[in-house]
Amino acid sequence: MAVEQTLTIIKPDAVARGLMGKVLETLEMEGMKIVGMKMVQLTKRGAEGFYQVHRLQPFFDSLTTYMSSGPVMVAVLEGEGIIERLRRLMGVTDPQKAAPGTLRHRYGISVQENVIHGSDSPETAQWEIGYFFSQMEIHSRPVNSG
Ligand code: IDP
Ligand code: MG
Repeated sequence: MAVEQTLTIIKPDAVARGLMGKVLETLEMEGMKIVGMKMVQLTKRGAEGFYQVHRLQPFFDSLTTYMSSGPVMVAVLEGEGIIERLRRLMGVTDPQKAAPGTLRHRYGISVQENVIHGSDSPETAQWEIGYFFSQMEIHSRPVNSG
């Protein structure tokens, strides 16, 4: 399987509740390599840009207000099949439906305040990484180094 990168965001509800350490520990315990990370607060506009794919959804205004309501931790993860592995570790969008052991099941509050974001495809991942990170901020291993 190919080495991929994905974007994750520890969302405002999780940062506010002091869960950054627990989430990051879980990712690292699963062998997910963090190759870039920073704490930022999105503006409303910035959140709207990031979630533009959802602009026609009824929850768009609420989602972007929430995502700009406080700081988030954004990180780039790298590894074989990392996009799918992260999505599995997160659990489905609604914490009440997420499987036991997933981050959203463990820590999620609601469909909206669901702890963590993860890119859903290689194309989305590249776009989302570029939304937050410059090349200088990504400490990737060289391509094809085995
Ligand atoms: P995902 O994060 O599991 O990929 P998406 O469908 O891409 O879920 O939605 C993006 C984010 O929008 C979700 O993580 C959640 O925070 C929020 N969201 C999705 N569906 C709803 C909803 O029905 N009500 C409120 N917020 C929602
Ligand atoms: Mg999504």
